[in-house]
Amino acid sequence: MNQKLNKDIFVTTPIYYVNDKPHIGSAYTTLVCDSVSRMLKLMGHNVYFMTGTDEHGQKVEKAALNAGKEPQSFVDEVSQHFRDLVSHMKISPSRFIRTTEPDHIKAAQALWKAIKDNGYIYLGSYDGWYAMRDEAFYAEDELVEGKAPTGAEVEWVSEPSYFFKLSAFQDKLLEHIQNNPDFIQPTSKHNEVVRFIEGGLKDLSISRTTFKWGIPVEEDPKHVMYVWLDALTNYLTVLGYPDKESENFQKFWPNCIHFIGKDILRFHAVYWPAFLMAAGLDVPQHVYAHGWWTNEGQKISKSLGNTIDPIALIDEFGIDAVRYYLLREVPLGNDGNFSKAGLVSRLNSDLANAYGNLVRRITSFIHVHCQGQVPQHSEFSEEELTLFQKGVDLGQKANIFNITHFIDDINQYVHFLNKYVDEMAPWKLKNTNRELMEHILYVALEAIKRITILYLPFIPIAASKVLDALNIDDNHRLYENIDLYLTSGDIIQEIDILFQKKDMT
Ligand code: ME8
Repeated sequence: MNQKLNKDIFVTTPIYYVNDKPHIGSAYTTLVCDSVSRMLKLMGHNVYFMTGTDEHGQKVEKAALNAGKEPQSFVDEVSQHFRDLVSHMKISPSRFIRTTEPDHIKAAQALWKAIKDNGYIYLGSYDGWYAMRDEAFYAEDELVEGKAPTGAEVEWVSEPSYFFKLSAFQDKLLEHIQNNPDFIQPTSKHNEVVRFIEGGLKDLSISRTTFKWGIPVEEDPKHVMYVWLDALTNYLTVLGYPDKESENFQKFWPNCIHFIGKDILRFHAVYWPAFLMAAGLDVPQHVYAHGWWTNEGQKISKSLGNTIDPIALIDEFGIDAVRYYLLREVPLGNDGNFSKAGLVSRLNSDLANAYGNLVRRITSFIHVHCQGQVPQHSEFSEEELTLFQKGVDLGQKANIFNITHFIDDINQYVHFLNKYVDEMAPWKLKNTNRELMEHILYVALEAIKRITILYLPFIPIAASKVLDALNIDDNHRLYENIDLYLTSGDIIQEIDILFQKKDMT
């Protein structure tokens, strides 16, 4: 188990706006979180993993209006696309939350009340800039050539509004961030947030009156809650808040890792911990901001018509290849450039040639020449013991914040095993030294098992097929049990081709 992490861990994706269909960006964070959750489980942790949809606010209301639909039926429809994507990705979160669900509305109103009761909400009026695309307020001096710093259009808003006393949390936030250097990751983002807070925090408008599509403020229902206060609360809703005694809340809060895109860092690393402090709740353990994907070198946007449909991509390449590519291609905190040629190349070289081929070569040879049984072995050489030990070492150094590097280490392991098999060439021994042939095949199969357990979080469909064929039960699919050896004589099933190579077109 990773020493710095609790036994029980809460892993979250952002909840996605339902103003439009999902795209590769919305699939990416979910895949990262699913892989991390699977890794944590293999490391012996209990994991609660959530994702869902963010359904209120002016942007969603406008999208519904443009579609000529009532907001509720519009969000029902679009949220379903996100749910479909989750099942298409063969992912089973502990909960898929929608912010229009009754328990969430109750939780958001309870959080508001807790903050209010502690004296951190007051009524005023907001006169300033608002960018609907970002659902964010901007100060005059933040604008760049009349637009938000993100490039979003801004409009002047003048309306009565409740405010959150964010300014009261400037010192506390800085102290918390500085005392917990791994709260905001990667380090560049930690520094960015520190600079932002040091620049001074103004009180934040947290209610709107000029549209209706939101959670009403209970004591003053002309106001709906600012969509970010509503949305962030979802992380508490799923754990049973406002019932702080509920089992999941007790177990998983604040042992939490929020994975987010870098675009929404300020909301998660400044506003969210301040809301929680104001309500007397603990602050989450980690916020990890990942980078952004471009498409063949261009920013992904609807107006450029270059969005990538994750469902079509999965249908073309298979979910394992897509997740492997996205996770292996770019280190988590960096920006990345999506390219089909890159995906095909990883699929062909790493998955089909190096790993898939190895598994197929060894298992089908065992099928034909060892009656489909785990072969016999004699004493292991130093080199063979090193090959086994690699699996143990890698399982111990698995790091959820450095997936790319971890996958690369597993690929190296595959490379070593391929080299061993090529050098030992068991196929040449079938008529001359059966005993040695079986021994080599045993070593190869045992190492394949170890490699496959390590790969499980990243290519779960193919890896499960292999482990099922080797009859490895769930308890043996843990990193700490990777050193439990296969038993000679046990039957193994045949394995089909795991990864079909694709042409580079
Ligand atoms: O911001 N590359 O929702 P959202 C990588 N509802 N990731 C990308 C991406 C890209 N090109 N585009 C989007 C919201 N993402 C709020 C969140 S949470 C309480 C509320 C990912 O639908 C990235 O994780 O705009 C980003 O943070 C998320 O999608 C935002 O999705």
